[in-house]
Amino acid sequence: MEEIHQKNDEEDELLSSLPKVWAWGFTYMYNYKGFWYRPQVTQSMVSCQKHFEAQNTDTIIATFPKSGTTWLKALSFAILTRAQYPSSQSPLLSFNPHHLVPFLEFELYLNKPVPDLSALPSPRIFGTHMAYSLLPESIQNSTCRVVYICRNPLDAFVSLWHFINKGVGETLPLEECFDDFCQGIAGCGPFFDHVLGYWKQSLERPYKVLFLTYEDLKEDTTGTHLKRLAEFLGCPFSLEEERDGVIEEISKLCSFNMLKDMEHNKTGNSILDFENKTLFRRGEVGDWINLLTPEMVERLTNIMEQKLAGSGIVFKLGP
Ligand code: PAP
Repeated sequence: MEEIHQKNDEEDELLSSLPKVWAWGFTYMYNYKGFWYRPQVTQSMVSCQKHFEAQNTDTIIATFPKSGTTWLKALSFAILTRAQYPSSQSPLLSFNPHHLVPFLEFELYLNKPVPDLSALPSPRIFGTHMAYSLLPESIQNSTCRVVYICRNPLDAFVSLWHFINKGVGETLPLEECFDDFCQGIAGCGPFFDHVLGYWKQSLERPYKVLFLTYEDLKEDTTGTHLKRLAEFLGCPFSLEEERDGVIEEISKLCSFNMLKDMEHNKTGNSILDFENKTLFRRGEVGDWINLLTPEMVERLTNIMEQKLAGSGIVFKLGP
């Protein structure tokens, strides 16, 4: 099955200049400056790089797909807007996190080279799956903050495979998709280059990039990582807020079960044509055990050890 995508001349020219591969059994992916993208996103990324003007007060939520984007968008939104909206009146109770924190390349710049961003509420919070090296210069050079979350590659792959199956409405060939992922071919991949790009920046410029993992957030029963996030975002929790249980309230409001069961997250679409409900599947660490064979696990963990050797990143693979 091939995707039908209407292209304009500029996009045609861009795509025809890029290496492409048939990937995951259903689409062409194009290699733009070292990273793989589906056709419609390649052009919107270029428009975003050209035209997006970051403000110093912006927050950018950056992720590799299926690594905790929806969760981190919800948490960052709740933390940054808590003075306006206590948890009981949060817009998260009525809107999907992707609606409140729009994607740059998957929404705002998709088919719209210069969108009007003037009506966006302040503080502006955006999402992106772009690699660090591909972020618009104004994001890299302003004092806006970037929060990155990633997830162990086994769970990231499994979550992505299930998600894309839902999107295309068929079961994609697991071995072929896995083989592509291991070779770095996945939307916004290579996975390890994506992770290492942000990791490096978080070490060099810790005030600019905060690096979180899905597994650490899952274990965060004491709110340590939420406090880190709030401090990084420039709005630390006060002692009074801690005493009043504000951290626990935000954590609960954004939890998997809470978001999954909200009516608006069971219906409607937020990103491209994906249904909101497909954003909430299992929400666990170690679900790869239910899909991958021991040989697949060995192959990907070997690649992981090789790629991350010496970096200091250690992913937790199980609960
Ligand atoms: P996206 O890149 O398409 O935005 P993203 O939100 O990053 O997706 O990832 C979805 C994964 O996060 C799903 O994982 P699973 O397939 O292994 O289940 C989804 O269930 C999980 N998820 C969504 N919301 C939460 C949450 N509040 N807490 C924990 N996990 C969550």
